[in-house]
Amino acid sequence: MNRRINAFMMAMALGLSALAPSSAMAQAEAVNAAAQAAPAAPAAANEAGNAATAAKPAWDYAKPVATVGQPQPGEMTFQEQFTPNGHYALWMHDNILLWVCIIISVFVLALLLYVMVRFRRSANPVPSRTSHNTLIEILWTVIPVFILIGIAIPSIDLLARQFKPAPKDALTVKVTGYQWYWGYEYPDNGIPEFVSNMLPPEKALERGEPRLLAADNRMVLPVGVPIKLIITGSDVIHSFSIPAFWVKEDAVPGRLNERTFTIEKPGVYYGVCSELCGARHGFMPIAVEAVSPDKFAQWVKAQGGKMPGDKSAEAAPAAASVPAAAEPAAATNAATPAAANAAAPATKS
Ligand SMILES: [Cu+2]
Repeated sequence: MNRRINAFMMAMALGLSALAPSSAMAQAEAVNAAAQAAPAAPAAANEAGNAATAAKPAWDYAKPVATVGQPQPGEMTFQEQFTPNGHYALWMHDNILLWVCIIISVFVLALLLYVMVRFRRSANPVPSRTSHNTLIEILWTVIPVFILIGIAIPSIDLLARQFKPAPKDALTVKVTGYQWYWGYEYPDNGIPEFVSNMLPPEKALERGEPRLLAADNRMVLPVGVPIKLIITGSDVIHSFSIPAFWVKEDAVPGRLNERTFTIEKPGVYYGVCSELCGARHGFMPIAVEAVSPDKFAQWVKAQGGKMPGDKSAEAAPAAASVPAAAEPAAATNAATPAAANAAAPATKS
């Protein structure tokens, strides 16, 4: 018995030490070192991108709000939600699932304590030989069935809402996961894929952004407009995830996954790749800037794209319709991720 307890304590200690920040940091550093030993192609491409972005029309990224769209120090639960599905899912978690967990855990713990005290050997030398009790057996079958039905109804409703096909007027963005950065393409707006790399931590802090979450090029999206993300991977499985939108969808090579949501409030929202995808898995953040539809149209113009239904833009070639046509807009037509990166949108530095 003692040995078993010792083994259990050892296992606990090992588990705790794995969770300790120092060892987690050591692990992160090891990953970092491994990644630096690996070919630094994306980083090099990124630098080329930074050089090229200087010539692009200015678009000032918004400053993030520390309490919105990013994790908080000491936070225990989910981030505040900014999509209708997010509110619904968080409501379900807080008001149904959490209470089911708490009530069942407390009930089972109370039963165990009661049995341990009431039927202990000293007080109960001759054990009962009862082996059946029809009433209890019916209860412990029927009550869990009702609990499961109670969970299933809102769960299935949430699933149906999350996978409801996007309306016709939805804005489509194609998201591609690469080892180890993201590519964003706006087919409705004629914006070819551009690449989003992690900002170096010092640069992120300089800009007032959270380290390891800030990206050089953000995915800019309008608020109040249904967004349809088409998500895929180019090399291995990644996972596109933004906690404040209740969005997490695998990016699988050779497969197009779809996710629809509507953002309620302008702001900067961060996420991370959520599928172990290799050495720099922890260093491919997602940064979304949600803006008003008017500002979104400005951003689209600044990228050399056009809004759907914008006749003047359709009549003239895209590059000519941009006021700052003198800048090398042709570069944005690059098709490969690396080249697209070189033509990536301007960043505030
Ligand atoms: Cu990844």
